[in-house]
Amino acid sequence: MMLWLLFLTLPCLGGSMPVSSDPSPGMELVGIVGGHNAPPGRWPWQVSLWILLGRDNEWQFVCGGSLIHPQWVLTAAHCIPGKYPVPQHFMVQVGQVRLSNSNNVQVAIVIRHPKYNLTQKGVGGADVALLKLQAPLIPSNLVNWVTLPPPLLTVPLGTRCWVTGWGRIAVKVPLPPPHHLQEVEVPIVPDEICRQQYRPINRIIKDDMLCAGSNGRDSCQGDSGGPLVCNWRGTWLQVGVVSWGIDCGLPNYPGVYARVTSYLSWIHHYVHSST
Ligand code: 4AZ
Repeated sequence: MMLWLLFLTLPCLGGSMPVSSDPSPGMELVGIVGGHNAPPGRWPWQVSLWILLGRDNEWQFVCGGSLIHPQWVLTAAHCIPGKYPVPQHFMVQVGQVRLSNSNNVQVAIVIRHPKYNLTQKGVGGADVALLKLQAPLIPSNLVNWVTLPPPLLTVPLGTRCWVTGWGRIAVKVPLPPPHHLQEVEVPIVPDEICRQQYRPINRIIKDDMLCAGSNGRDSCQGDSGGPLVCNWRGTWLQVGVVSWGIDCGLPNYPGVYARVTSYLSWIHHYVHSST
């Protein structure tokens, strides 16, 4: 749903500094929401997704994503517009903290989850998609894949989890140039609490969704498709895919993520272990 909003504001990405909004007291406008610049190589699986769009056929940044294998990217289904996506209209940027569309890698296959509903977008669930790259990538300090969680993993409360991306730093405030990748630590919100928070506005938090975030710490438009990772016993595991939310950084509406453990068998149907 927010994809179109993003397109409308994309001209701002390369343009002037954003106008100020109303950050919470003590919050600096330096984030994803509430985040800061990510050191190069800290999140080597982070990618940006570019789509050839519009009458002028220009490459536009639309979403984040993650390398889960030398040749496969996990992203959100709502990042892929249209009924019959054309792989040649997608490109992926790897191994860089500054958003750019030079030296990007080509996409060979685009697969949205069959249960994803094009009209409902993220709120309908199954907001996951896979992109197969034209050639496998060579791992380096800056390019590597993230580990998927074991099927029965439930992240214990208090686990340190982070979300990363080039999305907005507040509602309607694009990340200013030089568009440096942002990172923010977000708390996992227990399912029951998240359900209660979204209940009054009739949004259902489905079993295949996971909530994370707190006042002033969140993902936002443009971070969609990107990874939510948690450090579990010394390994970074991708537990979520940025999917939807009500605005960004609000205390009573945490960010909603596609729950990766719900889609492991679907992922493994296409992506086979690289080791
Ligand atoms: C979006 O529209 C979006 N605060 C992504 C994440 C969040 C809200 C909206 C979470 O892409």
